[in-house]
Amino acid sequence: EMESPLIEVERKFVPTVGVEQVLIESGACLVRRERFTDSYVDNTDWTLTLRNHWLRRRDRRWELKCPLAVSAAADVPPDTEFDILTQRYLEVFTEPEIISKVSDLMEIDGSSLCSVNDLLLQAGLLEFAKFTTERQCFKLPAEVTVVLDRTDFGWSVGELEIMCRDQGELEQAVITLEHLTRDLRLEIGPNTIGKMSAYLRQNNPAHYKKLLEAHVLFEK
Ligand code: V4E
Repeated sequence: EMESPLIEVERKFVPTVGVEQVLIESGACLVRRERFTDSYVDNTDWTLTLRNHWLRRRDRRWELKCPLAVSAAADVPPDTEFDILTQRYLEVFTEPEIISKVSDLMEIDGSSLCSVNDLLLQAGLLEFAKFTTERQCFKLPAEVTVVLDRTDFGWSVGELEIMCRDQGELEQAVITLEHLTRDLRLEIGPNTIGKMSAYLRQNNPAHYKKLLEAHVLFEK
């Protein structure tokens, strides 16, 4: 059975000392702590990630993050800092949908593939990044999730996230996140980069450079 894909709108911030206190004082509740290991895959040409598609196994489950405007294959940089910082992704969680999207993108015939593991073999997808994250997950009123992440390679980042089902919810979510960033005085600066950017900068500079050149990742 196909679930309709969810749209995730998120904004990253620097998890400064005291941010937990600010969250609690603003009505946030710590709802859980979790720890998960992500393994990201791509082919040797980086076909998926250069088009801003992120296929990963998070613990046991496969997940695909796709940019919302798939046709704008990341060759035009976003014009505002706001667009850079407010990311919108489609999250695909079912194996048939992942197989279909990825085989289209890689121009292979996915019709006989039964699992994402089959797809990896067929498409030559190999792990290029693997790390473990310890996450504190807070809920704010109005369905806003705040996570504070720390990875096993020493990177920390905060994220505000809202899940949406349609365009209307998305537009509202973008506004809500902008207001929250201001109201909570969340710090956004040159080091507001995600776990993956930090990981590749450290472990695979060639891949990192390609992603910067393709305007998939940004510095500053
Ligand atoms: C979308 C993306 C990547 C995949 C990881 O996504 P992200 O939301 O950063 O990570 P995570 O693990 O916190 O996901 P969640 O648990 O919320 O589902 S890696 C790079 N990107 C693109 C990207 C970008 N271009 N710019 C910024 C600031 N972040 C991510």
